Amino acid sequence: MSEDYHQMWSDLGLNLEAHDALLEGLAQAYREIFLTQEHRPKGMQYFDFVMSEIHGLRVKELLDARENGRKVVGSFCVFVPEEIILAADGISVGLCTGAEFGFAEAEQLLPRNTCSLIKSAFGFKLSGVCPYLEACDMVVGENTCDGKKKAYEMFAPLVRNLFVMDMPQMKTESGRALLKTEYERFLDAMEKLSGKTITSEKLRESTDIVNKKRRAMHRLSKLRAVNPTSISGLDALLINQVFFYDDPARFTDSVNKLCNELEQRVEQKPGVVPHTSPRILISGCPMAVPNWKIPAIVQNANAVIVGEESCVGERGTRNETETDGNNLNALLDNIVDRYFKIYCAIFTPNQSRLEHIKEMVSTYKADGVIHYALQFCQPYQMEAGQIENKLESEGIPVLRIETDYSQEDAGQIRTRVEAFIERITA
Ligand code: BJ8
Repeated sequence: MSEDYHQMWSDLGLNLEAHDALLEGLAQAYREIFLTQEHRPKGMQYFDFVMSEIHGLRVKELLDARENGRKVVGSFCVFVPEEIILAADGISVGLCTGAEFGFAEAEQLLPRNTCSLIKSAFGFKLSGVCPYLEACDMVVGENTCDGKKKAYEMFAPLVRNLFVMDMPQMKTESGRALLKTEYERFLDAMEKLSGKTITSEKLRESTDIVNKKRRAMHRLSKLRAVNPTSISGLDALLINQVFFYDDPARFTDSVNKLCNELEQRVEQKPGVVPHTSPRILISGCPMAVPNWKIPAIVQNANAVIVGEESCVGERGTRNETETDGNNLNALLDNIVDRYFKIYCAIFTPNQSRLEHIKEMVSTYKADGVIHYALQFCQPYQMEAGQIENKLESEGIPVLRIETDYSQEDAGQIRTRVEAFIERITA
């Protein structure tokens, strides 16, 4: 890190000892998993820098922005529209929930059979190690799965200002109407929080900023479709993870610069791995920083991940928000239309997810799909069986993995992944 940020972390009320331990573990894992990769594009240096300053410079930027009157809004789900946050001059940060930290404290409040993602959110708060959470003026929860919905009841007294949005469970007209009502309520809450009026001009501008960020990700995805692939799955996942908390314009610029470099690589060949490397699509629960377990295992087995059907991936970034419409209501409708297409497993039925997985397999020329579900995540575990049956019946090999954030099952998963790769290359 470029500076000593201990005073800033102390002012935020972090537990310095626990936080130092977290950062040390994170830095070591990053060195071992990311920095040992070969043939990395130069453009990844920016993302290495972002990661090295994950709790430093970016947090300082957020605090400086707060000093200047901007509000910081944290969230746990891709259903929280960044367009609305930015239109109120707020800053959106995705709160990472990808590490097994503070689970003992979390289990004092939550049942042990809660998914790691939810436990991680509580663990970070209860052990005082997340500067992002402490820098938030508002945290947004959403009634997606039952686990999150009930957990927010216990989260409310722990954080400064929790706003919970209700969520539809079906893609019906009344489901869409509910999402619109909730986004209107969120827009009002953002205006109150910021003291600023969201005009149609501001909403159009903010939509444009978020669309540019998505467009850069679409460009990156397209490049990953080329064989041999020019970027590793781990690096692409990292970019998808940084998507949630970097400054949007700077992020967009950095991804576009990286894509310029990748385009040259695509022309010149060879890629980051040989063109014979098995190509894998990951599908399932989101992988927040620093959840790199499965991708690292896949990569060490000499396969390459070419796409993520995940909220930290294409489920979260696909589809732009339309910017036509000359009043606030029309622009808000565009936002509702875009987000209503997200096919999280909390929806029933959820056929679009299967269709998109198949589309991704074909676009990215994947040889097989690894379905990743967290233990105790009923929505994704329940869908896993249906997805496996359908894909296998169409000749697409699938490996189902259920895991958590511990490393205890890493050896067993490695064996299964290696056997799967043997199967698809036979
Ligand atoms: S839109 S996937 S980000 S809810 S892993 S907490 S589902 S029990 S994360 Fe998600 Fe929004 Fe849906 Fe995406 Fe529950 Fe499952 Fe845990 Fe999960």
